[in-house]
Amino acid sequence: MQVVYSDDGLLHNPLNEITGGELQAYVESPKRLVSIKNFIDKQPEFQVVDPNDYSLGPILDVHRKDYIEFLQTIYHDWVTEGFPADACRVETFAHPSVVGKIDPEIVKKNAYLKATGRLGYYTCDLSVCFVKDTWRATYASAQIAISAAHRLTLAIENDGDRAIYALCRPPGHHSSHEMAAGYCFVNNAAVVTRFLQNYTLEDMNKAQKPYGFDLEAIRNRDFSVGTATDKKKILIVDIDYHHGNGTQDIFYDDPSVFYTSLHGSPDYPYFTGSAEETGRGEGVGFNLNVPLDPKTTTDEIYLDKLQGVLNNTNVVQFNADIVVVSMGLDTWHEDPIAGMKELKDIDTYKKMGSLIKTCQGSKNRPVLFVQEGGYTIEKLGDLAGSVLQGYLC
Ligand code: Q9C
Ligand code: ZN
Repeated sequence: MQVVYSDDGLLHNPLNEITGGELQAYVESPKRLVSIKNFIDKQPEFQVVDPNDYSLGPILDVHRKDYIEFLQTIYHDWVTEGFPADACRVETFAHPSVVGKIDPEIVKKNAYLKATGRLGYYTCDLSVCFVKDTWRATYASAQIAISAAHRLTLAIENDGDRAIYALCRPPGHHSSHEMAAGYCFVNNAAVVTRFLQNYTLEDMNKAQKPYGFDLEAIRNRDFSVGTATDKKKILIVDIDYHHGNGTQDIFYDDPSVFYTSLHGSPDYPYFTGSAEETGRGEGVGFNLNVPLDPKTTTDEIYLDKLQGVLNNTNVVQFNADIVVVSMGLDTWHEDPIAGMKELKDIDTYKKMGSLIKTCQGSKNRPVLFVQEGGYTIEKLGDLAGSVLQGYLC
């Protein structure tokens, strides 16, 4: 299996975050990536490949232009206004009771007057922190995912491998069109979903450039636009411990993308993830949440629920063309900020991979594994490798 990876993912290294009301070391650390990469390097069944560069076009198919501009500039603006370099994060939130009755354009104009206003406008919690190279790492993370989608499409065309792993960092599933949250800035799973839908293989080949980060060049470059007319149906299976509120939001009205998530509840992100959230308008019936009790969900229960999701009537009927797995590894019982306390068997991760391969909703479909959360640093290689090996065998 090919693994798309870049060292640029290591560049996002905030000092700390506020969790449980207290300042603590930033949990979403570059060491996570090192741990997984070390494991992958030792296993002969994985081949590490570099990403290519598809510029901002595919990212802007999901995220608003002003938000992407914000990601590129906020750290500089914050420091220029005299704030501490290691604490670029939100202070005041745009709560509905503050902004709900005011013309959105006026709210936005007000927010833009100060860096702190923009942080409140575009970010949602205290686990989002910007450093000098946050945008560079975020851009690389998205290009890794897009490159994996391109390679998978090529492989499908040429009877090659049916699965690929995008070793992304920072993660993406809490981020929405114009919002950063939960360590996430660009929603990598959403970006590849739209990329697979909008771009033909020919579009992908044309958009592809060698990877090389140059902020100005990227800004001034023409953005490619996909020309596909046969919108592929994408099933997103989110197995991160947390509900992927950003991904759910992006596709909530859309019957061409089926979002399904198993997650600990009640827990972050608190306001979403209930089974009652089934989609809106045309999208009703294409969103499936399975909240799980973090204290009592055993290995057996978890696998049973995953199987239930993948064999769910709506999921099977949806008959996806491609499966995108939002692969969080923070379900593991030892996870420092998450974890199902009774999910303790490493073999469970193998079985997750094998269920994804064999269940009717995902059976024989090409799979793009996108790395999301997971914070037991020493264990991450094992956990990621197990899911992928479970898929392979
Ligand atoms: N005590 C991902 O796994 N902080 N994001 C919650 C819990 C935010 C997790 C604090 C956790 C976000 C991608
Ligand atoms: Zn998570």
